[in-house]
Amino acid sequence: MDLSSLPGPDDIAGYREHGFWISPVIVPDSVLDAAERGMERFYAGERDAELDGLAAVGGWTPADGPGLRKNDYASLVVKELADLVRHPAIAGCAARLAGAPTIRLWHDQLLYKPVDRPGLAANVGWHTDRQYWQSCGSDEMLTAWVAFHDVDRAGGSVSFLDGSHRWDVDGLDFFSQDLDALRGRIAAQGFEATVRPTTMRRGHVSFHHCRTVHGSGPNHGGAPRRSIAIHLQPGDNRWRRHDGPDGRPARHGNDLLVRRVDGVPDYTDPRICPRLWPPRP
Ligand SMILES: O=C(O)CCC(=O)C(=O)O
Repeated sequence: MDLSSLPGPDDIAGYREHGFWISPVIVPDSVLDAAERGMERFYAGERDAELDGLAAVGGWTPADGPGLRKNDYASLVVKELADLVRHPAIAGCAARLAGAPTIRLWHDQLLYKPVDRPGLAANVGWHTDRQYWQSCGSDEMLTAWVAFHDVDRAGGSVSFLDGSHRWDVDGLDFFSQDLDALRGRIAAQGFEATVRPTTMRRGHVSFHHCRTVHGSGPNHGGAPRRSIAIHLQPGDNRWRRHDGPDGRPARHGNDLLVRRVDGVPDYTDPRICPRLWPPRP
């Protein structure tokens, strides 16, 4: 593997400061061409492996109609998507950014954003990933986001709120649309919300910290936006009990899929959360 494409000290410092980092081209065309085919096969209902419990996790189905498609764990059932998720340069970059010797898959999310048209809202609201991962002990989880083609803001690329991984913002989810309300909340903490849109060439990967606020606008491009979010955990991440506002312990879809050890979900289960870095020979 070409180690020169991994982030250096300045890149890592930039990630620590801003909460995100865009790599140079690190994913080869051949892997992305195959991923495109894998996505088509996935939507056509083809599977290379069965995964017990996946039905309980849910995800987009044709019955949901023509909006944003979001399907978790697709890389565990379609081999071309596994090859992309396991591409060593991705987890290698994540290891350096997170300062973690080992990186495991947390889960992936196949995303298909149709071209915008009246009545078809397909943007992603301002949110943090940490909000969804309260049962994780690690605060250094991160996401690698890979488009299968060039994508800019007009095509619905992901935007980040600069430095927002240092803010204290709970309660944001995929549907939080109100940036002005968020600006008010964080102004009270002495911060300012600066939106950083991204322009990505095919083969670039964007990485964001699990506490970085991000979202994406409608797709005004000429074709559906096709991408995968690869959510990653440092090797030391373990399940933790974290009670939500209703007093119940936070849960995650992984809890339905991974084995249990000592009565709690084991986030190191290699079937669901394989080690991605260091790469296996
Ligand atoms: O694909 C998008 O627009 C948002 C993806 C996302 O929320 C993520 O990668 O964590």
